Amino acid sequence: MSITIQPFSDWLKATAAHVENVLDEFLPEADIEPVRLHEAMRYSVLGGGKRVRAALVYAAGEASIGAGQSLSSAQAKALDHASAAVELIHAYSLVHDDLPCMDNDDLRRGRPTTHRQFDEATAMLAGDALQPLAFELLAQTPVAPALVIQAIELLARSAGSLGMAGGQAIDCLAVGQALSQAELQVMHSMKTGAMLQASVLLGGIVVGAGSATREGLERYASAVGLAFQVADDILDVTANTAVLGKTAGKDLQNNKPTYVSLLGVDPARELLESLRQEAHAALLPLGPAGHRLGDLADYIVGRDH
Ligand code: GRG
Repeated sequence: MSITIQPFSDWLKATAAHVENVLDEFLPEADIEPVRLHEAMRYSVLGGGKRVRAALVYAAGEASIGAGQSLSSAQAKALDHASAAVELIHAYSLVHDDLPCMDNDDLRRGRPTTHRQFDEATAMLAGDALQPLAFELLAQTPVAPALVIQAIELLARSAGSLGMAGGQAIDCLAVGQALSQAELQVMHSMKTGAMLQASVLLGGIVVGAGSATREGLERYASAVGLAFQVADDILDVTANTAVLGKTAGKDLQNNKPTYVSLLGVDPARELLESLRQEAHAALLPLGPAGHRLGDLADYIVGRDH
């Protein structure tokens, strides 16, 4: 009997549609008071985004149970909770990043940013409320309590002052400053990399991955986390606003240090290719079970938005 493997683009589309339904179910309905806040939360999360972080959670979960194995229904549900949690934290970070006190942006995911669609206070509160909802979902993950605690701790650390929020703080202070490549790497590994890494590791944790698998996932995640940011920096100068769904050329306009401003476009592309190869090398010990993670590394490196 031959097994047909779903093509990657179909898998990614199906995964994005699945997490959209999961998020829709987990978010408070828009007709529950306070209605405007719930509308803003749903607006910020639903109906857009590539869902790369959710896809990393599911792919890492599948890689951790081994090729040809099926997820139990509890494991599948656990991956739903973890993927929704990372997308909620990600959505909150975008809402706050777009506020006038930070990037002051009008466009996100091809639509007005949350503070433009609603107002600043509502946008701030929507972000504030999405964050604890993510932890509530993780706390309700139907797996062993020790794994739930590991998952909560990882997400808290990755989103906090030593992760995403700390990276954002460094970024805010770095405007107009010359950073070395090492300093830029620290900033990005915190600001963007930490949440991408958390997505991969959470997928492994909630399905009960062993330590050897977790090590492979960690190596893969650190290469992919950085690759995502290098690709983002290249897209900022090579793609247009319509395709990106957010304002192109913002980094340059804001005088922000990026891999492109530091290295130039072609060396940044070379760095991206070496990170792609590093990600694939890290997956070798996982065997065929890691193929979706390999596809995701290629997607992250080759994406056009
Ligand atoms: C405000 C605490 C706080 C943090 C903000 C992640 C972040 C930190 C800001 C986003 C700014 C930005 C554009 C960073 C570059 C990389 C990045 C995270 C892009 C957006 O992620 P995608 O491309 O977005 O996965 P979609 O819309 O597809 O979900």
